[in-house]
Amino acid sequence: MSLIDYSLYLVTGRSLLPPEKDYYQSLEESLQGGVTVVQIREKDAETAEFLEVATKSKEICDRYDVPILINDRVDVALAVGAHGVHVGQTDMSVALLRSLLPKNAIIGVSCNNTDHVRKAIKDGVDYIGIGAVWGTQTKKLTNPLVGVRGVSSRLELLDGTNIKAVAIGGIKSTNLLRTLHGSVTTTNHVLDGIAVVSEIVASQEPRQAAEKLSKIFKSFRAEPPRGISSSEGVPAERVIINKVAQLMSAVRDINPLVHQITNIVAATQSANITLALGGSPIMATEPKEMEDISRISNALLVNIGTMRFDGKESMSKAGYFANANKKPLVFDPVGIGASAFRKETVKDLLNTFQASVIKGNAGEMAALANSQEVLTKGVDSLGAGFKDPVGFVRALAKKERCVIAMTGAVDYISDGVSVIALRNGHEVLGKFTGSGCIVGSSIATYCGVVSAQSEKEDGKLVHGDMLLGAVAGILVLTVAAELAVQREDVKGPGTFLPALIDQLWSLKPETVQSLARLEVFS
Ligand code: 3NM
Ligand code: MG
Repeated sequence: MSLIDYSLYLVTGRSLLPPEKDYYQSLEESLQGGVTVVQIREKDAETAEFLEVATKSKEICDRYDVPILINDRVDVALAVGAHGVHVGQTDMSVALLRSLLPKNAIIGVSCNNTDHVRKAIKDGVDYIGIGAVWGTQTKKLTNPLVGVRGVSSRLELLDGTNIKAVAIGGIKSTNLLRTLHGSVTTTNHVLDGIAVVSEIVASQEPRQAAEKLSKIFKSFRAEPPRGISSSEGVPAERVIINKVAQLMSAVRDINPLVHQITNIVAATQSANITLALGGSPIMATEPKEMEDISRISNALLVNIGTMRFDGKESMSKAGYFANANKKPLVFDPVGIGASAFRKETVKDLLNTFQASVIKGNAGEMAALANSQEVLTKGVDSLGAGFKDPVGFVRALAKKERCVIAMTGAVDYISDGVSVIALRNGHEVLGKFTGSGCIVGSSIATYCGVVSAQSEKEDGKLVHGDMLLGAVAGILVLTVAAELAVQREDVKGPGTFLPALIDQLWSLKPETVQSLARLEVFS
């Protein structure tokens, strides 16, 4: 019985049933909806009642050929002939359980921290439940939340073992994709399943609730980043430049709607840059409208430049809906190294949403990666940068499972496979405020058009080509900057910005093709 399908793991919770909903009816409907394994969890029942519930539940599960596990009580498991037992950290030891249960019984254990996982491996469990990932009302939690990003560090400890893993705690159809995507490790280890209580049990229609979760789980696969390579004799550099040229025209045809939550310093110029590229900006910040805006927009930019504590709600919500609606999300953790508040905020936000692209200067990227190699002053990067920027951005992209765009004199962009270095631009870009922020807007605009196009092609996830969106966003802006500084009417930073907007407005794809200076590291 080691071949349990853990993908949709139902933990029962009779107290959460909607009024008038019969427990056994609910269980059967959830099995019809695709639940693959059931754990009977009875925290308040007396032994006789637990036995009755377990016996009847097993009869139902047997009809659907779905294995049943018992929470905590080895005697109940033995009495009803369950497939195994699930225990917590303060329950009976795995060694004792093994000695009491039949040889092939399944033993699972709840793990919150990495020590729990290491112990579970040593104890030789069959699977672990990692939680609680999200907040939950179902169980009183005594440990800190793991968070989506915490799941991967626990999961990768299982590399090289046959131990399976499910995540648990507050998992809903609305955050499932984020949970799965965000918890993949750098070794491409993915969760074997997700365990839920309330999302199914508290539903009036547990069958539909289970179907929804099951469908999302199946649609997810750890799609490895593809990188960019030469194609039919055309070098990778040319492939990219040609695709950027196509995107420039596509933005002007499609006018993607780009939702931007940005800072008070850069908001106006960000909106103007988006318009000049051919997109449509919408600068909404009210938490109550994030769901509606997400539905109609093609991409989201989140920039924490001047955020206050009360700004987090709109950013979290917007990010959450962007993920749920599969819209690209460009994240700009401005000045992340400048204060503890910013660092904490970035951590919280990245636990709430999966970014498609994270953009920043070398100092910000170093702070994100917990590296001391490059330091910052306020929102600016100090010093010469990384010794090996190519290796650094590739590793960070792999770790964050998104595209990393590190801006500077040379811009480095990676999806974890390819790294593209862009050498266009002019130092005047560093001489007016919000120059980095408009790069984020430009990237979001091109990611929006990539997404709008791929949505038309199929209905699939949109992370792959965000590499191209990031490259286009930076390349177009830096080429336009080079042209703007050459104009006679540009005397300095003050006259530069309007000139840049005009250049972007009239920039021809062929001009970008001929002026682009980029290098691809495959
Ligand atoms: N165990 P819901 S969280 C039973 O962290 C349980 O080990 C958890 O319920 C853990 O899906 C949890 O309704 C409750 O949030 C999960
Ligand atoms: Mg227990």
